[in-house]
Amino acid sequence: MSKAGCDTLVLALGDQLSLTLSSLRAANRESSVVLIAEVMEEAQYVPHHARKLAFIFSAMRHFAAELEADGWRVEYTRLDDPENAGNLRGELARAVERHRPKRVIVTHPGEHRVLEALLVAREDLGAPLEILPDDRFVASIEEFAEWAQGRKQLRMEFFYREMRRKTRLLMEGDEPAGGAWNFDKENRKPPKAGLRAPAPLRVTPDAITQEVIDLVKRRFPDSFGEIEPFWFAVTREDARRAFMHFIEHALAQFGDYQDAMLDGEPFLYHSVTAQYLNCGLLDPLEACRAVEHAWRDGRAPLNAAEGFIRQIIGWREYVRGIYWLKMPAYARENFFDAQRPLPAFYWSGDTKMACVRDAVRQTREHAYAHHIQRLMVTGNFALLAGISPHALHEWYLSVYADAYEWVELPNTLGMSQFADGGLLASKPYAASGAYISRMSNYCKSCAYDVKGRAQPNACPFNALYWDFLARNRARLNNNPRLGQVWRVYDAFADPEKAAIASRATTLLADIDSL
Ligand code: FAD
Ligand code: DLZ
Ligand code: SF4
Repeated sequence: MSKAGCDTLVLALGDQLSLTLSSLRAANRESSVVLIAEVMEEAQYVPHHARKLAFIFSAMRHFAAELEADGWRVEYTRLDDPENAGNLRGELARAVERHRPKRVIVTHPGEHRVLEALLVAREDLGAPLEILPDDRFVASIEEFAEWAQGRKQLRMEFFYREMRRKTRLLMEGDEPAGGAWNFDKENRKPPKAGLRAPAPLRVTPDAITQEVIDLVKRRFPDSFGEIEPFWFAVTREDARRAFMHFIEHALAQFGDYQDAMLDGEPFLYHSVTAQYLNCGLLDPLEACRAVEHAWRDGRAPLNAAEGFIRQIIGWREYVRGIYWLKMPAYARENFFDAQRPLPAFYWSGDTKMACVRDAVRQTREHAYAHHIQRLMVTGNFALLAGISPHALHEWYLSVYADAYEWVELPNTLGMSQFADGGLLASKPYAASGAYISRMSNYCKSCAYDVKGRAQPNACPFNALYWDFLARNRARLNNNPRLGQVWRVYDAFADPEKAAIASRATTLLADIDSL
C-alpha cells in the first residue's frame, strides 16, 4: 500500500467509539485508513452543553489512540486543523481525494440527519460508500419493524419480553427469573429522610482531556453549562470502571429509588452510564450481563437487576426502533399543537419552582439529570404549559451528555410530550405537584405551596395540570386510562373550575417570572 493510497476508508463517527464496530470488522488493518473528524457542523447543529462537547471530543481522541495501539492507521481531523472542511461530508470528500480508496464504509449513523448527509455525499464521492448495520443493538432496525408490523399498539413491555427471550437475560428456561417479567411496582419508593447516595466514579482529566477542555472554552465561549470540574470517563477502561463502581455501590438500591428525587442529590442510585453506552465506550449487553451476574451472586435484588436490564434491552432498544420506524415525519409530530416558546429558566435555572430549579442547575453543572427529573419535572412542566415539543426537543438534545436524536427524540416527543398522540405512551405523563411532593423533598423548600390549587402562591403544577386536561379534553376524552381523572375534574364546583382556569391564565401570561 502506498503512503497515501488505501483499499478501504472507514469513517467512524463521534458516537461509534467501539472496537467491535461493524465497519471495523469489515475492514482489515493492513489496507485501511480509519477517518475520525471533529467538525463544527456536528458541534453546532444544536447548542450542545460545553461538557458534552469536551466529553465527545476527548473520547474521540482517546479512541483514535486506542485504534492506533490496536494496529489501525488512523487519520484524525482536529477541530482547529486549518484544512478542516467543517462537516462530515467535506471531511469524507477530502479523505477520498487523499487516499483514492476502492471503497468507503461506515456503520449506520444514529441520527437520520447524518444518514441523509451521507446519502447525499455518496452521490459524488468518487468511491462506493457502504452503510453497514449498527449491530451494537440487540434488535436490528428491520427486526423492530417486523415486530411492529400489524400491531395496533406498540407497547414496550411486549417488545421487552422478546428481547429477554432473545438475549436469555434473567431467564430460567422459558420463564422469567422470579416468575414475573417486570418488578416495576417495587421500584417506586419515595426517598427516605436522610437518604444519601454514593457518588458516581469521578475520573481526573488527563492531558488530552485538558487540551480539549481548553479548546471548547476557546471555540465555544458562550456554550451552555459548566465544563469543570470535568469528571466523566473518556476511555473504555475508565467507563468500565465507572460502571463496576455503580454495580458495587448503587445497583442494589437502583430499583427501590429509581423514581425518587432529592434536592442536591443529582444521581441518587442511577448508573450515570448512558453517555458511555451511547458513544460506544460501554457495550449494552456486557453491562446487562454484569448486572445479571451481580444478581445471581446475591449482590443485588431482582427488582434492581430487572429494572436496570429493562431500561437497556427494553426502553433503549424500543425507542431506537420507534425512531427508525417513524422518522423523518416523527420529528414534526405535535398532537396538542403546543406552540409556546421555551421559558428562559430552562437555560438559567432562575425560577422559584424548587423542583425545576434543581433539575436545571444540576443539568448546567453535570450535563445530567435522571429519568424522573427529565420526565416528571422539566418534561411535565413543558407538557402542562403547552411548550412547543420541538423547542423542548432541541433543549434536551443540547443539554445532556447522553443526548443523540435516536434516543432523545422518542423520549421527548413521544414519552414526555405525547406529541405522537399515544404511539409510545398509553396516556400523557402529566402530573400535578402532588406527584413531585410524594417522590421528592423539593416542595419542602419551595416558594410555592404544593397543597394550593388556585391561590396566588399555589404550586404552578397544580392549576396547570387541571387546565392542561380541560384545554385538551376533546383530544383526550376517549383515552381509557383517564376516566378517573375526568371524574375528579367534573366533581369540582364551577367556581373552582373558573379559579383554576384564571390561575393558569395568569401563570402562563408571565411564565418567565415563575
Ligand atoms: P439509569 O437510570 O441508570 O438507567 C440505565 C440505562 O438505561 C441508561 O443509561 C440508559 O441507557 C437506559 N435507559 C433508561 N431509560 C431509558 C429510556 N427511557 N430510553 C432509552 N434508554 C433508557 N436517554 C438517553 O440515553 N439519551 C437522551 O438523550 C435521553 N433523553 C431523554 C429525554 C427525556 C424527555 C426523557 C424523559 C428521557 C430521556 N432519556 C434519554 C432516557 C433516560 O432519562 C436516560 O437514559 C437516563 O436518565 C440516563 O441516566 P443514567 O445513565 O443514570 O440511567
Ligand atoms: C455529537 C457530536 C459532536 C458534538 N461532534 C462530533 C464530531 O465532531 N464528529 C463526529 O463524527 N460526530 C460528532 N458528534 C456525533 C454526531 O453529531 C452524531 O450525533 C452521531 O454521529 C449520530 O449520528
Ligand atoms: Fe415543584 Fe410545586 Fe413542589 Fe414547588 S411546590 S417544588 S413548584 S411541585
